[in-house]
Amino acid sequence: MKYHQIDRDLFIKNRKKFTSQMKPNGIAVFNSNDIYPVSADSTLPFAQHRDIFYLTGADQEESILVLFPDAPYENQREILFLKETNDHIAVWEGEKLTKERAFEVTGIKNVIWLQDFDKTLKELMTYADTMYINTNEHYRATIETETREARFIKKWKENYPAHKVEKSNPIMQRIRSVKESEELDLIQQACDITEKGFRRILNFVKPNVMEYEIEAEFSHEFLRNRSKGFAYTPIIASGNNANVLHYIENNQQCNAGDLILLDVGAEYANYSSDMSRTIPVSGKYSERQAAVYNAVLRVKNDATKLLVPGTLWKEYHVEVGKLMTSELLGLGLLDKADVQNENKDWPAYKKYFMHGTSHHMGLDTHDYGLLYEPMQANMVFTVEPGIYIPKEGFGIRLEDDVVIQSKGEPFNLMRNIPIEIDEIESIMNS
Ligand SMILES: [Mn+2]
Repeated sequence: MKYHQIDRDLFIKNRKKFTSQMKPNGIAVFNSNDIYPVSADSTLPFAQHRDIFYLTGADQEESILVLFPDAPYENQREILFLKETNDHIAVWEGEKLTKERAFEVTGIKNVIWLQDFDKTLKELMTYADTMYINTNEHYRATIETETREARFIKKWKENYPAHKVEKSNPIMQRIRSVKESEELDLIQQACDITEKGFRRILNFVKPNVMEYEIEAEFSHEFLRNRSKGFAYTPIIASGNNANVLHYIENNQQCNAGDLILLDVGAEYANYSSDMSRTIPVSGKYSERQAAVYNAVLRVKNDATKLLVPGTLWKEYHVEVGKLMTSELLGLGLLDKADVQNENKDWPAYKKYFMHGTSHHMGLDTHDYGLLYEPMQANMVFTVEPGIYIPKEGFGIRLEDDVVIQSKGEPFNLMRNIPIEIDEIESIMNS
């Protein structure tokens, strides 16, 4: 791992939060992700499933966590199964977690090699009444491959048809959405690495630079700061490319006078950051670009103030829609008739701002969170309004990551990343 070891107290607390919401005599199992094949013997880099990472800190393939708080014997209440390692295996496959090291990282005392998993589970199942299966219920997920978790669930349910079944996912969604202070520190570190990347490219961008050269500068800065790289596929979209919302080609030249929309964030220790900035290729915004930019910035700042405990995600989006509508009227992009005649299901402002304003952020960039429950302190949200105007050849999005506070305005994890026009222009021209 490139990141500094995380205090295992975090994972101990996280497991407690999960088990305290389990029904009596329930047993929960969490699997790692597969290592995904490409072809021949090549694979994609390993990315740990965020749930087992959240509960253990074990950042290794084929690890399995079993939680059984009512198990009759104390050493059965939490067990971590790991792929066997020893000095010989270490030479061939590189360093893997030993039992001692696994305890240091996770705080789990009972670590068992994977080959004893089936046998151990069989015994535990004779004591348990309810199995907690970990399905993926994320509101944006579309999964076409069968994950390691899904394969396990199939086999588990088939082998133990007399057990009741409960879902782990709603518990995980709820507990993962409210962050511990250790997690906020890790997300702050990811944001700080993103800031370094952004400051680097402010000094790098000039007319005729290629979008992928900007991507490379970010990548360079991320990797030298202990990040594995981008938290999600970066968008480096100059000119009209900004109006393709999921533009990830990043292969065009940046022309003088155009804007570049950057939606880029570093990961750190599997935690995301998610930033958007829009900067001028030539180091100066035109009058029109600046007017639209400041409208987006005002919406961002006013929307942020609405992120307080008790706010409902759906109602928040209605309020942000009103803020945006008034800015679009001010810019002359909408007129009064457009608003009076608007379709309530697709309001007029959506012509220029067609995506959501905020999502939970954390271990996943679009993180867990039950959107129908009111917002709470220590939830982390993005705030990312945009105005996209294909006929004027540019689109602007500005995005910060903020933490909801128990009182007052949210805390901005990206407070040090330049966003005011004056600051961006002065750095670009220094
Ligand atoms: Mn985002």
